[in-house]
Amino acid sequence: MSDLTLYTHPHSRGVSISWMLEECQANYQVKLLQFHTSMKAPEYLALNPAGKVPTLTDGAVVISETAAILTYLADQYPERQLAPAVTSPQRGEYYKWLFFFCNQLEPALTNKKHAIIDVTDKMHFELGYASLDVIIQQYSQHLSQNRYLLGEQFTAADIQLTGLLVWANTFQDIIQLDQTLTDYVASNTQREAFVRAMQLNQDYTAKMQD
Ligand SMILES: N[C@@H](CCC(=O)N[C@@H](CS)C(=O)NCC(=O)O)C(=O)O
Repeated sequence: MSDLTLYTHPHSRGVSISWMLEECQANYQVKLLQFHTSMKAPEYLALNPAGKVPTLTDGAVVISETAAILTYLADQYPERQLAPAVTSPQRGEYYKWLFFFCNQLEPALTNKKHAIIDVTDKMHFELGYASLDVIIQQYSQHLSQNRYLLGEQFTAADIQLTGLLVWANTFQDIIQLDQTLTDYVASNTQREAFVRAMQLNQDYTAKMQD
């Protein structure tokens, strides 16, 4: 029996975890944290020394990192089929997309949004990620032939990708979604669990303004 608590903020990567928890039909509590204050308080830093959200606790187990939490929940609720079976060959592709997101898409996107460095071709050789255009093209090309990242199976990897695309799409100067990615996002955000998570997020935002 799980004892889940999500530490989050309504304007954070925690939104993808709310969506995942709703997909899992999990019972969980939510602790809302404010940026700069409760997120940096000693009680929370004891759980997540970076003072960042989301964090999920399952009893005494503490899990930070959005990708780790998504993966953990998919495995805790196998009946929801949000990950391929551990021994199936599709598991390899599933890991590929989860890690591709963390090691390529996120750093390339963050770099572009904050203009951290003007990445030259020579730098890409060592940085470990390709240019954002190349990365986005890889997703688009794959999704033009597959309904989801894992073909016909919707998984935690789709929640991870869709969550970021929804957010990034609000900044037109960083990323422009082509028709394939626009349709992919539109279809995934029609899922009941996503709609419920958005409703919850509105409630959280209202609560934090009280
Ligand atoms: N790598 C972490 C990143 C977490 C992160 O940066 N969260 C942001 C919100 S999306 C945050 O808590 N920022 C507040 C701060 O750093 O003070 C993850 O994937 O969960």
